[in-house]
Amino acid sequence: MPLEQTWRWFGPNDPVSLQDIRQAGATGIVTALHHIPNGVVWETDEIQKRKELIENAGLTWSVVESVPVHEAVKTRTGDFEKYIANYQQSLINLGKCGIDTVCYNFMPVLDWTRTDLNAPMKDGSTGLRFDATQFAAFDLYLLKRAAAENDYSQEQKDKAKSWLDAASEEAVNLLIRNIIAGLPGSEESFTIEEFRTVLDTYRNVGDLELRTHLYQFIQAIAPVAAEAGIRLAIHPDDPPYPILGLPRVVSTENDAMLLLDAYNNEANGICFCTGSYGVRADNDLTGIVNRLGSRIHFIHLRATSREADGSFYEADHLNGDVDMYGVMKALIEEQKKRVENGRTDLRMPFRPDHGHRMLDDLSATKRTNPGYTAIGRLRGLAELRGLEMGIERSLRVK
Ligand code: DNO
Repeated sequence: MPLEQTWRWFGPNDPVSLQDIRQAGATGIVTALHHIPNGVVWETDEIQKRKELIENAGLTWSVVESVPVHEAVKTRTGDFEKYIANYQQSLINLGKCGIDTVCYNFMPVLDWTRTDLNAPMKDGSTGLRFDATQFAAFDLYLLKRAAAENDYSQEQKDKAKSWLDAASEEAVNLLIRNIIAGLPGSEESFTIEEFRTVLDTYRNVGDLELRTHLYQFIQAIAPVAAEAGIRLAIHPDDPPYPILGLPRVVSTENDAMLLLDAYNNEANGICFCTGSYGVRADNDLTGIVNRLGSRIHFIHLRATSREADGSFYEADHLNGDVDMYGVMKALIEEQKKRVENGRTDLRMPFRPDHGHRMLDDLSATKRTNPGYTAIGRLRGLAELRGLEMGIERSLRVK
């Protein structure tokens, strides 16, 4: 049984249509009800409506990415109990509609973070980049976070200052926007003043507190998910380390293991994102699949290229620091194991995560979502599908 080829679709306003996705050869859709505010229950009629839209196009709703977790749950303040109850209800409703895989993340305040959404690649396409110097410039001199001083070396501070001194007003505004205005899929967007206020809500939430809150959250929702026939998949932190003085607790294999152990049930699983975990050289990606494979419910395949100063950019799917061959082989083996072990939840959905802006997606008049272009992902999916087929066939020959 092959892995399931899926594609993220942001709903009816996505410039990439369901028909386009069919032509890309994906069969499963990854989407969310982005119009429902964070923390509000997803009602069955809304879920059903979206499901029909997808099915009428000849596709299936494979994964929900994501049911977002309200900030109050992460800080365990205010109405957090109500938000947990709402989350449980959304899972029950999704289960009733036959949806069985739900992705979420537990990153404080910001979802995924980049500094540059149009970084030039050698071949003339553009891609997403996280530049450590620009990020430090934002933190130290634009956001002016009080404790930021302690988080950077003198050399980093000097480099950040030089970048800022040379940057145009336009470049500075763009940097701020890229970091806090919300990338596709992040459900929140801030001005710099709002951002300072939200950061302050974490003043008493460090690494230990955030971990505890995550484990309490999973202990509350995973039993409900299990009962509703849903497999949960936590997306790792992107980038996979603390930023802006905020803790990050799903960045390494050990973090993932601690979470899986906090509620030891199939329903409590992970989203294996090679692009996020892969930013850390100390994450052994193939090893993670070998060791945690049975709890991987959703897969994002993409490669990042690391640079010496902590910067990274999104490379072609098969070309970055990720050993995509090794990862794919391990995933195929896990898929086979599931069949051999007689598991009923056989489906292993993967999506080509992000893609470059290339060909006519580069046109200034064409609307594209950063990272979520049609053509770049089409290339990624085609390469990954070929890789899978090649490995699968060669395993059969032996
Ligand atoms: C970025 C995505 C993230 C991810 C969420 C999952 O491209 O991988 O937006 O969907 O963090 O909850």
